[in-house]
Amino acid sequence: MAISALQKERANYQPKLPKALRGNVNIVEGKATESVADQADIKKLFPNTYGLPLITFESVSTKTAFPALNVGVILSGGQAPGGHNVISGIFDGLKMLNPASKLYGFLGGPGGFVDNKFIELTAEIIDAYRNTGGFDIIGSGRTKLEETAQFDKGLQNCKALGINAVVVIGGDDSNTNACVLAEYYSSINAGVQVIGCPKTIDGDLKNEMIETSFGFDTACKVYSELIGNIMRDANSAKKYWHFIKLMGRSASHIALECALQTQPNICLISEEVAAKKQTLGEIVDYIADVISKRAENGENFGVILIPEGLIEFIPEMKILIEELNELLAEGTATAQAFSHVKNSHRVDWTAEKLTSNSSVVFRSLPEGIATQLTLDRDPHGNVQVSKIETEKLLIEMVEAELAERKLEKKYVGKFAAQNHFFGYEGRCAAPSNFDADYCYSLGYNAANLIGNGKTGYMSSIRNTTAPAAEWIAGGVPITMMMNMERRHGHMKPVIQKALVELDGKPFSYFASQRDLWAVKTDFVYPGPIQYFGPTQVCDKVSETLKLEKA
Ligand code: FBP
Repeated sequence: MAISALQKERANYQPKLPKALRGNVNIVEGKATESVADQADIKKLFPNTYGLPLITFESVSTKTAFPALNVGVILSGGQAPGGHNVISGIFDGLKMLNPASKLYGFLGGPGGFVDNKFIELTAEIIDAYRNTGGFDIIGSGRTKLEETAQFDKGLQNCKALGINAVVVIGGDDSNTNACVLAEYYSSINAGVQVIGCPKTIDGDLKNEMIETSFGFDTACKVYSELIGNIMRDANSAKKYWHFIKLMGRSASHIALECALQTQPNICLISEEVAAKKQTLGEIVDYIADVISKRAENGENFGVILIPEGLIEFIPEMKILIEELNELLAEGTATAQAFSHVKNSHRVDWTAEKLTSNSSVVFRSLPEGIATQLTLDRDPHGNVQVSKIETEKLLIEMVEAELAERKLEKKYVGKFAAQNHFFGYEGRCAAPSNFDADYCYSLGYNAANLIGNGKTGYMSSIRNTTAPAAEWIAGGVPITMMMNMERRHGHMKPVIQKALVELDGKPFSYFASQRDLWAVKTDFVYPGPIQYFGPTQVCDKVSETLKLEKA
């Protein structure tokens, strides 16, 4: 297989491990834990895995003998840079505990676990994937692991392979399900442990014990490089406004981090839009105000960052989308009827079925966007926000607003826009040093949790703004991160999703600077991720982490 010169060099990179995980590792059990909220409900639902102690590891001189372990690993959900390093960390950690240990990879995500599709991950396979991006070593999938029948089938497969533990590498939902699986296997004494690892570029799986989800660092660095390049082009050509949508299903962490790295003229933050109950019209006015102001200074160019999830945080759009989700839910009579409506009549047909307010909002949208809102739902029945071209919607609406202002002589500039969507460009990039080290440590740590017989834990690496040697390695009971939330009409125990905190340091810093960035051209050009060179460049942590931990 042909590989690039960088890949060749990168294959030799030895990820940095915290001191605590080097050599012989001893487990230290801390205090018993409580869930973040709804303690009585969570305790009742997780009698075997609730209240477990926090765990930290320390390096010791005495060697403990571990039996050979057979472990299965599953990649769940969207790709995130560093997944291959989590797997190589698990592999090396297991071999360190006992060289006869084996690692199996379930293919294509949780579905492979249920359908018994797997490969044994040998040293040769692992070596070819060290420090590379992507999830292609075993593939990922979005099958939800939540039915007892799936758990039982998975258990049969584990038994056949002599698997003692499963590592689920996923986001908040996948780790919630990993916890349910751990509880179930404990309750029936299945003899299979379950450990989670925090993955998602979206950055919304984080809390006191999980400082960041892996992949966020690399993805944001890639997007920031691209944004910086566009900024330099905008500042050179001085003729375009660039509307850039950034991935992130729900939370705006990616947009905020990229704004902190690049200093755009505008960055919308969905959580703020929701908190201030801003309408689409108000957002358009805000953008048009900044564009008009810059035009007065003769600057008819700029860069605007738009979080992917924005549309669902605008109150009137949220209600509209909820009504559409219900109307077009798979298997309903209305969805069936909709499928027979001619394309050209779909917008009218749908508008008639909505409440009067939503109907007005729906009809006010450009036809292309209204149509996108009626397209295929995801496996949970929700509209797929990454497919809604919010950046184009805003361009169209801002253009119309500026035209009106021009007639009223309130706008003196020339408006030409370009749209972009950055998402898939960053999800499989070669992990930054931070993600390469963090992921390898998460995996190595997971192997130690397994070696020590733990289940229902998420691998946790903390103190991540310090050099890797000083990182704190351990485990956090997944039940500790849970609360009860209404999902699809039922109260369910779930890991709390971390949205951007409007009183948090990253947002506060951004809010203190944005008016300056709006009118001045104060762009920052981060350049490409550096893998070799001075540590202050190569091991730089995200601005979000830096501000949160300051
Ligand atoms: P995860 O939550 O599974 O990590 O995926 C996140 C994400 O990259 C979102 O940012 C985006 O909305 C979504 O996946 C896109 O999904 P798909 O890969 O199915 O197109």
